[in-house]
Amino acid sequence: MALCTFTFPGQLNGSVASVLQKQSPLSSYLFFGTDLQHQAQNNLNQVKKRSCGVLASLSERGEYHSQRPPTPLLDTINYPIHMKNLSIKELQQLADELRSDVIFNVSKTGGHLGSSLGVVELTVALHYVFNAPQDKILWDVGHQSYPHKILTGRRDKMHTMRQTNGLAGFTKRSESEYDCFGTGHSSTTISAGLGNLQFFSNENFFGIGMAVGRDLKGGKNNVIAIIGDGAMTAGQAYEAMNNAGYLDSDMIVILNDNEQVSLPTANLDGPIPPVGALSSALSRLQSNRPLRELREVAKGVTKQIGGPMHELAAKVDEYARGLISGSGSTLFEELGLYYIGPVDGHSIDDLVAILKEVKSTKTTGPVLIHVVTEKGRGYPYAEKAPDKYHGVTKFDPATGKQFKASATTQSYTTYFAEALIAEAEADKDVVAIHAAMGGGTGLNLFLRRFPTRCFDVGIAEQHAVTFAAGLACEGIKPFCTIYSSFLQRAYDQASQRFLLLLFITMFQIIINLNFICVVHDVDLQKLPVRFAMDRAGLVGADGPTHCGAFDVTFMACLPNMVVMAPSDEAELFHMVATAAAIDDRPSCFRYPRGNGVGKGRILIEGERVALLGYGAAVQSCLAAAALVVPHGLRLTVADARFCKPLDHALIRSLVKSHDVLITVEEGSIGGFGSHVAQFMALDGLLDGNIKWRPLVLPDLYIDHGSPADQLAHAGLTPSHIAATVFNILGQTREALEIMS
Ligand SMILES: Cc1ncc(C[n+]2csc(CCOP(=O)(O)OP(=O)(O)O)c2C)c(N)n1
Repeated sequence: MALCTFTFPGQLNGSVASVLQKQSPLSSYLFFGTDLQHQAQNNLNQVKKRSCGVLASLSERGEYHSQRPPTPLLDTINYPIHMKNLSIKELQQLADELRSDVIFNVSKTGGHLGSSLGVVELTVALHYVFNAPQDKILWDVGHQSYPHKILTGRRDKMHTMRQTNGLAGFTKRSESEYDCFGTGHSSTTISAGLGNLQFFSNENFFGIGMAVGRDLKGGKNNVIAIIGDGAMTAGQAYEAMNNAGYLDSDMIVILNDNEQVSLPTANLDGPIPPVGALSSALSRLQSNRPLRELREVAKGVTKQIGGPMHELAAKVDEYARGLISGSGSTLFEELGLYYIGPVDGHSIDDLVAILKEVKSTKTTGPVLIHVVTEKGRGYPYAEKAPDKYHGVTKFDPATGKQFKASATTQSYTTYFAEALIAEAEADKDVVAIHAAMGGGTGLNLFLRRFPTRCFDVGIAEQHAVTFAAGLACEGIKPFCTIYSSFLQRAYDQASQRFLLLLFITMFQIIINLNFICVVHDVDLQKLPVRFAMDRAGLVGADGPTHCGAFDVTFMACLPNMVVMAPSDEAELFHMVATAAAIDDRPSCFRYPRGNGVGKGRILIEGERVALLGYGAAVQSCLAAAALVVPHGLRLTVADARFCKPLDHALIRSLVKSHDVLITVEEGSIGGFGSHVAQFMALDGLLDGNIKWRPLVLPDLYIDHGSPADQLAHAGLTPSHIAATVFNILGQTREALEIMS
């Protein structure tokens, strides 16, 4: 497919090349001749130099005030069509105004700031050059899409960001036709952009999307995926690039390289240096001019020879590339993407020139443009502390001071970290693993105490799990700490294999990445990996992409897995110790976002109705029990603690001594309640008079909003539980009253 009318360096004769070099702004990036090489290097130096300062005029003057900044040009732009006639200078002004608008808006709502500020110029250039929504622009993770939202008809709703019924914090298909793919979890956009080509043998049907879908339908639109260097650490990005190179569909991948690979929130000692080989390869690539030059020369020579000699020479080329390796461009090119860069991601001029050139050059196959940006760009406070301004609460734009509600209690996350540290003090085999979430999981605390026993594997949940399995084989006690929703990715991608061919020096190294994680690598082999699942249940402003709804269901169906949920912080502390002690099989425990009540476990002995809570839902059961007391009802409240193994004796006794049993959990259908039902049915407990009701999350995705709104939407508030009690007892008036 798609063979090159695009004029790559090796296919040009000298005269054509020199004409193109004169004519084409892109040529300065494609042709690393000495002068141009200098130019590219100068550009890069500029990026680096400017990265300590500020480009935008507003921020140069430090003019961020608590009031909305004047934005005369942005005020005239509602959709990308309105910016098509602007000059480069005006586009720069637009970028400045857009940046100040993002800062002002986020200061009022909180949300993701640093990443959005880093892509302001890129967003302006993309919407100027391409014609969304016909051209598909995909933002990986989507947390940097605020400038995109402002330029695509949503500016007047920015004040509703991440609130109930407001704009989502990520791209969302149902929100706008300009959001062509929903995101939240990372590293998906190259796959989605490429499109998923599926053949069904018995019917000639193609399931198609984006680039490949476009080709199959004979479309002409462009597809552009913007992916960060952090998101680029995930295996899926390489699976997609490998496939993109093979399919050779026209597609543009923009690697947004800001040298921030892991999620930097809440680091203890400032930003942590990026993890992984890719980040260092990218830095080498950015800085190594002679090597890039040598590589281009080698490539030009070998492409011109042809025939069997060509193959031999190609080996020499690979050898040369190998020698100059590990340049990241070798990797991208071996995967079949044409590499362009590095490009100053804050120069509208350069970005527009490159994007126009790539757009106008048809049938290129996949192209990767390596753009260098600075996280937090243009807002001095965010530039200085990208860790603190990745995700922010509301803040004062003039001072950068964030308004953090002072918590009277510690978060579950911190309790978990402290419990794990205590365990690790006592047992030198305890280690911790996370996937680019040191702050969010609390493991930065563990890292500080045990620097050699904490592993950040990058955004690679699958790898984290199988890595933990390997450690468990060696008698180490790994605590694999992953958000419930991100663990979905590591659950099981059974037997998906792909070959990643890397040429390093003369040797062809085949890396066989085989992601078959929780089920195959851990549970089937009964390896004692401990899964600590943070952000279980509803998560508020981050919405459905980050909601931990399914872990009970997908973990408790595994034969060897011990499945637990603490109902409060004290229980969480004990559960970490329990998990450390379970050394003959895998185990997992879930705990919610935010702060608990800190009161310890309280169970109530009552009559007629028993509430059996799982995890944090126990607290709601206790509150519901308090609500019905004025109506003369005394409920029993029990804390299940374990979903697997179930406490059979407890369930039998609850069924025998009550008329009604209500199970309550903040998890999907098929979780704890289903396990209780299965047991009761088989044990004959449902053959008598007991009435059983399972309260679970509804069978739908709950949008972002405040935790209270989400719980109400889910029907899991204490009032809902109390109303269920009244309804089942036939007291419908009380049920209505309590809900009003
Ligand atoms: C599968 C998955 N794991 C973890 C995360 C949490 N997360 C959100 S942004 C981020 C860092 C992304 O880095 P990068 O792609 O370079 O974007 P940047 O924030 O630097 O702009 C992480 C780890 C996620 N969104 N998805």
